[in-house]
This record gives sequence, C-alpha cells and structure tokens, in this order.
Amino acid sequence: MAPGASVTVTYNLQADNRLPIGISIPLVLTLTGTEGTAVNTLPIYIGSPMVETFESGTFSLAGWTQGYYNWIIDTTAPAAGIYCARSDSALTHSQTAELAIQRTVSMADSISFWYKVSSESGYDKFHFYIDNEELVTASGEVAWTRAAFAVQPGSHNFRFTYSKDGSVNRNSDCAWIDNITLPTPRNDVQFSNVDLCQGDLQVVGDDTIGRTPGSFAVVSGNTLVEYTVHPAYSGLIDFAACDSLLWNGTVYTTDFNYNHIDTTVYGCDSLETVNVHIFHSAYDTVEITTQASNFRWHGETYTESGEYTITLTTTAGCDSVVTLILTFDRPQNGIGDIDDNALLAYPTITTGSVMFSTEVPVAELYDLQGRLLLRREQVSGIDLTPLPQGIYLLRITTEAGTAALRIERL
Ligand SMILES: [Ca+2]
Ligand SMILES: [Ca+2]
Repeated sequence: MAPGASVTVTYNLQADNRLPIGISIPLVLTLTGTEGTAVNTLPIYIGSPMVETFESGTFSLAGWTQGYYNWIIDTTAPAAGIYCARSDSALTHSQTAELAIQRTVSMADSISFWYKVSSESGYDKFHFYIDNEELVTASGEVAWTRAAFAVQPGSHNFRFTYSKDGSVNRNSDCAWIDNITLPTPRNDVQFSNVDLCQGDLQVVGDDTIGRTPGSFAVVSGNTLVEYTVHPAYSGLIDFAACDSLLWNGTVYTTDFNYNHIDTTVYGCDSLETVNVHIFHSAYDTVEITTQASNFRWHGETYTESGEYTITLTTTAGCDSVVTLILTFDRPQNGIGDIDDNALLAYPTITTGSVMFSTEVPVAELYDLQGRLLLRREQVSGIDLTPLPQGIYLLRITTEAGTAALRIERL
C-alpha cells in the first residue's frame, strides 16, 4: 500500500449456530507495516441490536420507566412502521412527560433514534439526555430527524422528555420518538481452556469429549471452552538384557514382560507394556590343527600351539566367548645334512608354498630329472603354485651345508 492509500478488506464470518444470542466476540485485527504494528479490536455481536420500534404496540423493550407524566404509544405518522411513542397529549403548562431507560454498556457503542416535534417554539421543548447531559433540544415544527450519540462503557440513563413552560400551547403540542437503537448489552464471550486426557470422557451439551485426541471448542453460556484432549499413550517397548535382569527384586533369566504406567507432561497416564528379552552369552570352542607356520584368527596371528580365548559381541549385544584350541602340526622335516632338526621345511605335501623355519641363503627346486626349475636366495619359503602337480626335490644350501628334500605338489 502506498502512504495515504486505502484498501477495502472483506472478511466473511460465519457464526457457529451454537453461539448464544447476545454475546460479542472480539475480532482482533493486527496490521503490520514497515513503521510498526497496529492492533484494533472489533466486537462482533451475535444477534440483533436492541431496537425499540414500538411495533408491538407497546413499550416492548424491558426497562422503560415513565416519569410523573407519561409517553404513550401513537400511530400518527410514525417514523417507521405503524407505531411510535409520543408525549402524552393531556400534558399542560409546566408539566414534563418523561420516558427513560437504563443500560449498562461494556464497551464503546452508540445510541440513535428519530424524533419529531410540534410545539410552541422556544418554550415547549423536546429534550434528550444521557445521564442528565442535555444532548438534544428541539421545539417548534421539527420533522422526523435522526440523532445519534456515542456512548462510553458504563451504566447510563437515556431519557426523553417533552417539557412545557408555564403558558401558551402551540401546534400539536407534543414530541414523537421512534426506532430507538440502544447500545447493545454486550455479553462478551469468555475464553477458557480445559485439558483432558484421552479416555476421560466429559459430556458437554450433546457432545461427549475425550474419546479421541484433538481440540474441540464448545460454547457454554457466554464462554467458549476450548477442550484439548491429550493422547494417553499406550504401546509396546522392547528391552534387551544379557543373561539376566534384576527387576523388582526378581532375577529374570528368561524373557518376561510387565506393564509400566507413566505420566505424560499433561498428566495423562501412558501405559507401556515392556517386553524384556533376555539374551544369553554364547560360549564356543574351536579346535584348529594346522601345518602352517602361523594361524591368523580374529585379527591376531598365532604361532604357538595353545588355548586362546577371545570375547566377541553377539548381535543382541551379549558376550560371545570363543576358545581356540590351536595345534600346530608342522611336519618335522629336519634337513639332515645341515643339522638335525635345526632347519625345518613344511609342509612337504602342498598345493602352495613350502615354508622354512628360518631364512636360507639359497633354495632351489629341481624336477626328478635333475633340472633346476626355481632358484631363490635369502628366502624363508618357496612358492610352488606356478608348478604343475608332481614330485620335486627341494635343495637348500646354508653355511652348514646342503640338503635335499622330497616335495609333493598336489
Ligand atoms: Ca415504529
Ligand atoms: Ca408553552
């Protein structure tokens, strides 16, 4: 919007048909611009405004009071409809006809009415007062005229008079009033919030609240009650323990369940069935006999026979204890000419490598015809993988001498 410009904003409001007549609901308008925020509250009145039309042929609104001299119902040229009110025609000199009504107004409003006068101009006068403040004075011939005045909150007296001086009657010698719209007796709606737990049923009017979570607005008198039904949680929880669980003084070693009642932030019970699963640690023994020089198991390399225990974790989070009984069954092939048992080669029947117990200066492999097939220096083993199956001679030369060994390649 440009500065100084105006726009028309249309709001379509639909009042819930359960709203009681006579309440007003504040419609809060918040306008936000670059210079700040303006808030304005417009009361939306539920029902018809209080208008005295006299069309019932009586003073129909409750609360009218007459003075010592009356106003009467009249059908002579009303402002609207058939009826209006008129100062009593029997009124004579120095008398005042008076009609008043008291209203308590809770927020700024207005009063409006139509009046007509036919009197001795300047002497016999129609008056309208709010709390004795004279707001209208008219005399002579005055056609139907509308008057409207602001009314501030508070208790107010609205008074219509026709007052004659001490002599002379002129014209119809009376005043008329019609279509008096009084300040609406606002019964401002109150707002209240009630928190409920799901399952705590509450009958409100024709409704039963509490079966399902959610928010429900209910009008009760002039109070709009917002019920919030908080869910009462119920469900299953799985809980796992290893081997045993001490619960309420009992040691459980097998699955069990119990009900757990907790309280939510809104004070609603929440029922949880806890299924406790007891998982058991696993114990296992693995026996391994190998001809290899070492054995690699779960990240560790073992070179000596013996029992080794490792602790693993099962999928349930419990220990899994495994004992390895490891036996190295290496062929004890001492290479005799070098030194009995000082140098070992193993295995002698292999699909892959032959390992030496120590590094040797020269290792040679011959076929049975004496042809040199492989020669390696400074090695602790020799790889037969590339060779075809068959019988070979391994010849090892060390500082202590030379020895040959029969090797079978599978
Ligand atoms: Ca009327
Ligand atoms: Ca007079």
